[in-house]
Amino acid sequence: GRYFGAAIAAGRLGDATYTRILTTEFNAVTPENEMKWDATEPSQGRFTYTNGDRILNQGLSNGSKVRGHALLWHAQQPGWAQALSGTALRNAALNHVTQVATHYKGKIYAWDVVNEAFADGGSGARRDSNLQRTGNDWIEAAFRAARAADPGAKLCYNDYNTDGINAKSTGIYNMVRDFKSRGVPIDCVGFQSHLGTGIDSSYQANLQRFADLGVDVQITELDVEQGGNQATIYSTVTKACLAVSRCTGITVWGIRDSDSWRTGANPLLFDNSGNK
Ligand code: G2I
Repeated sequence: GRYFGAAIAAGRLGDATYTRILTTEFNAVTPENEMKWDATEPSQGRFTYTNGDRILNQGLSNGSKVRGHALLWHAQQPGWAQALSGTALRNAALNHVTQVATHYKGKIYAWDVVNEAFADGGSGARRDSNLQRTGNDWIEAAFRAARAADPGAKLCYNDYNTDGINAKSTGIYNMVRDFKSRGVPIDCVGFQSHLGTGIDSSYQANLQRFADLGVDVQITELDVEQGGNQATIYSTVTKACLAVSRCTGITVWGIRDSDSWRTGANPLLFDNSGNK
């Protein structure tokens, strides 16, 4: 069956309402921040897994899947990495992938190996970033390093504003098709689905076209702005995943509205008191 997950924060695990909802309603977890580069390698070569391990152990002890998020991203890089470029950055980034994926080897259901590497708007091109400037092959190098470190984890590319057939999602589609044709190890594509008051009519067709390339698809960071058919949009997303056989699960980006990064949007499934 499909999993239903929540992004969680280590700092909230002492909140009894929060953990009650988590353990009764969900069977997958994603660390909201604790496995990111700034959190896991705050100085170069010195790895800290305390908070990431808290999320992992919360998930595993509850029999849940754990989605790892995220090995490489242009945001939330430690300062030392932001200051690097060229070969030094390339080597540091691949070492980061290898070290973190090795630490969690055998425990992670799916890794977001690369997060948000494509540009918004109509170009369908890569986003400019320090990582992109190391060479266009940085993404496939990251996937190969992740596969070598943890052959059992599904390896995902994850992005936002890809929740329909558009220039950005088509750019990613073309990358995935190329990776599959050349044997670059990629198993899944994550659709964040940070949604506003509408949903693209091609939402399901977009999931299906990726699935038809031979990868799993996952809804990875779902939240929906209140005030415009919120319940209908949640329903549409859920039905789309259920209708695509390779859609393996849905994750919401937080539990209560008060846990959300979208302050004031009330975008989650539980209110501030923990009521559905
Ligand atoms: O921005 C929403 C999400 C978009 N996709 C990738 C996700 O990784 C991203 O998550 C958010 C977290 O929900 C926020 O919690 O990523 C933000 C950073 O880009 C996170 O915010 C950061 C704050 O910016 C920091 O000031 C804070 O120290 O959270 C940190 C930990 O609370």
